[in-house]
Amino acid sequence: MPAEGADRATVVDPYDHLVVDPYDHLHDESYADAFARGRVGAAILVTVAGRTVEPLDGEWRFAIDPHDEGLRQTWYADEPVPASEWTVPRDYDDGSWQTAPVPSCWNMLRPEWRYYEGGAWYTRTLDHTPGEAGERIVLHVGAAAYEARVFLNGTFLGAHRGASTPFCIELTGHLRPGPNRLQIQVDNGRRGDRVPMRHTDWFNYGGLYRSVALLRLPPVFIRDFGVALVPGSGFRRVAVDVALSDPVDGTATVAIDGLLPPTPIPVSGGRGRVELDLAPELWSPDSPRLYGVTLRFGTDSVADRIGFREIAVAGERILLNGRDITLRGVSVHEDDLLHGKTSGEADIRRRYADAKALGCNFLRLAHYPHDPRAAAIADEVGLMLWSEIPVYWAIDFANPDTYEDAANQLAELIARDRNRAGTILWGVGNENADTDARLSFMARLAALARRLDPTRLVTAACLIDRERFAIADRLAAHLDVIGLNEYFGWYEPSFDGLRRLLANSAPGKPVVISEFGADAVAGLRGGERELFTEDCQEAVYREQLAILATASYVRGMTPWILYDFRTERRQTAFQRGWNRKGLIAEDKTTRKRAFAVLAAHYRAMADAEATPHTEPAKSR
Ligand code: GCB
Repeated sequence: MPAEGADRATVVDPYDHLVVDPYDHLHDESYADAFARGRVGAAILVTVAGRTVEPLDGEWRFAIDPHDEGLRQTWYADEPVPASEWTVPRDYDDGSWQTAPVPSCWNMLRPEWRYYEGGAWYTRTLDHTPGEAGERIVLHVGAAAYEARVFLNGTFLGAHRGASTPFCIELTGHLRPGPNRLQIQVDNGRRGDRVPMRHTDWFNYGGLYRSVALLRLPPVFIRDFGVALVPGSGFRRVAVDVALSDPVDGTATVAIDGLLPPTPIPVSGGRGRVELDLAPELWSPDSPRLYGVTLRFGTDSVADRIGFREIAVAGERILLNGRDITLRGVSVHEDDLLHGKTSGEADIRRRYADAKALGCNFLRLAHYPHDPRAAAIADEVGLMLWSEIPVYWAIDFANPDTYEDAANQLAELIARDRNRAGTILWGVGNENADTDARLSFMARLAALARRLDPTRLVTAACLIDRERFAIADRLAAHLDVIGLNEYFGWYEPSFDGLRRLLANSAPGKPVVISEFGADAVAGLRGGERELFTEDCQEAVYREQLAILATASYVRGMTPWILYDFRTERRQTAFQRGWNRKGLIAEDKTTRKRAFAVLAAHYRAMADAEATPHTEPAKSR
């Protein structure tokens, strides 16, 4: 223990006014309690659309902290002092740390960090020049996997849960002129009560793996806005809503290039909504028309490129702009040989070029919200998306705190991407056993998605009901589109079950086969039932595609998966830490034989749809 009067600061917790002594927590486990308060979420997320941001990307000082010493010993409170001036020993000296680039996954930086799971500290100096009176400054973190705690000049400002959605923390009033010390503690520990829980089939990347930036904003600013066709209006009405940072009254304006001159939106209590008679050219994959949209309030303005489209279901059909569509898709993870979960624009464009080479008009972004550029570029190149939150496998469905985490991630995803025309489906979960607790949890999520966003459909990747051998998940009643994962031909060698299942089912709603597939090591050849060969994967695709084409309610599919991806739980000689179900190997270049099979099938489907008076390929 330090001597009386040692040079350690005593820290006042801003939320509790509790006095924390740095050595209090060496011998107890309550050290993290104070940081569970002050959690931020969707309610204070600020749109970055069209804003000039001050990037905080680049090298940050970095240290892993597996024992949470930084929280226990209040490292954040220690002013950096040269070692020559210490009067007591320290365990913390960020000036001497290694550095890590933001954005990145720490796992990809050094071999000794490859499998690291736990806490880590990012520290950097923020030089602040005060702007105009009343200016507000907001920190925007693109993503921190999984949990983050933010400190400025030794003060805890807030925490966030959820690995793949953005969050904001206001720094106004805490910044001082000149250098400031910004610290973000990030923890990628897997926990049973979180979303996802401990067990997933993807690699547990950690870190500040999407951009971090500062927003300089006026005293009252635009926090959120939405511009979309009113469902059921015959494509002739556009709704514009705006939410401000504060509950003030006034007038915002909206302008749409080539469609609408600046038009007032009355704002009361910080919120405004107008419906306008407008008939924009519609967005579709064949014609991905986007309009420049600008909203202003006072001196603040935001801008975006937005497409207008209507997505709906009618019985077992899916309608885009009132016309039948079938979703020719593929699933994809965010994963890269060199960069892990950090996606650059070039990587996203390559993903989409490969999907288009397959003949896709649709992708399932599995199993968590992807980089926001994924949705923006899909709008631009004409691809429809299924975007989902990681309510994956057996999460703690009976735990209200787990629900709060899932609901917040869903709300953050919707706030972030609700102006993206290509995003047509919100996925509220993947392969969750049909228990009462799960039904209540996910039905609430589906209702939340609809309440927050009436312009999209709600789905989930369901399991087969093995007792009735049918599509009979009770959650289906709460979904617009039923996703179904099935692995006939792979985990279950025979395809008879698939035929039986399809014949037994009368879902009354459109079904998208959200996963099927088989592992194949690129270049490995063999017989059709020789597992892990390209020939076996190819045979699985041929049989699956032939059988699925017989079910008229199957209105789309997203086979598993575009690229091989890392996952620690796969350790055979064929896998060595990789899921090998990619149609393309992890180099993102080497196409396996099944790629051509799916491409030919999608080409036939597209041709059949384009030819009038013929049945779609899938129902022939
Ligand atoms: C699934 C999961 C997916 C896995 C896949 C597999 O059903 O939804 O996350 O990676 O199967 O390869 O087994």
